[in-house]
Amino acid sequence: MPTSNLFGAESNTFSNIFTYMGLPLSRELCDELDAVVMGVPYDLATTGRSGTRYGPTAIRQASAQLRWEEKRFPWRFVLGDRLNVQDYGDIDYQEGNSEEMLSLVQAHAHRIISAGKTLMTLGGDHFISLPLLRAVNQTHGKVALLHFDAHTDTEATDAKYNHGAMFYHADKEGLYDPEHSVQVGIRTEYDYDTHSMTVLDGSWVNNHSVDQVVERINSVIGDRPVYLSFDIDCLDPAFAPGTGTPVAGGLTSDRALQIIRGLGQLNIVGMDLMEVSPAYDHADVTSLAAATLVLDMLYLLASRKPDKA
Ligand SMILES: [Mn+2]
Repeated sequence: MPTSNLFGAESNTFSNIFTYMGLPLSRELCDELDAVVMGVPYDLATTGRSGTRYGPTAIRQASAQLRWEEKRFPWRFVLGDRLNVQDYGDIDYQEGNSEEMLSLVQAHAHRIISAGKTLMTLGGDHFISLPLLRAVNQTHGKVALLHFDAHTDTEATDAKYNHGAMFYHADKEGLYDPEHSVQVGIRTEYDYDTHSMTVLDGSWVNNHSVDQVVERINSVIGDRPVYLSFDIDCLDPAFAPGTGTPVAGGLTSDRALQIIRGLGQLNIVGMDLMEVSPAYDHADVTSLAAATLVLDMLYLLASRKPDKA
């Protein structure tokens, strides 16, 4: 597979093209490859402020600030010693053609997942999780969902393209099992009659220890295959202002990172990081938080694997 110069941090953080963490850019899925980072610059399902089409690029550029650390704190290994990752680039759909985006994302995701690679997708608005879950379902069947967000995204609407409704549609399509799914950080209203996921709301998460939060997540999900979907607006606007629908009362970036690092018992089969909207950001606060969360999610995957000989 293409070799990477990044986890040895051989190049500086402000030069060259900006793939995620300076990873090799390739769509070849060779045997040694473990995980793939893919961008989807789509924001046509946004209900409020748009602009997340610039999210993948901003996250990749912010990730350059994380490249120099060989053994990222607090992990005690080099990511590249356990996990081969590459950047797949962005899914290039025709502007305005949401149907094409849906079919392309599902097709590329299916190609990656069915080859046994773990997919980490950078959004884009959260609607993209729908074709991603369809692709996950093709290989893994009905999965558990672990969803970090200020919003449940389960609005019961027939509107086809809506980044606040894709988990309603995904449930109707039978893509995930709500009885074994958990939402973390919720602090907006939802329809209790049509909603059966376990909700650890923003206040509850902030008033309990990280260990207690992780314990609740583990007890609901167990060892089922789980898809991890992270809307950056799970974080408080103080830590992630650059997003379309910010809601006060969220998690700190530290708390979210600690929860992610605590998920080593889960059988994660796919992940995404959505809703970074750089036009509303300041000093790359949001992009950097997103790039760091993505890196800790990759470390989490790697933590379940032994060092390569
Ligand atoms: Mn949200």
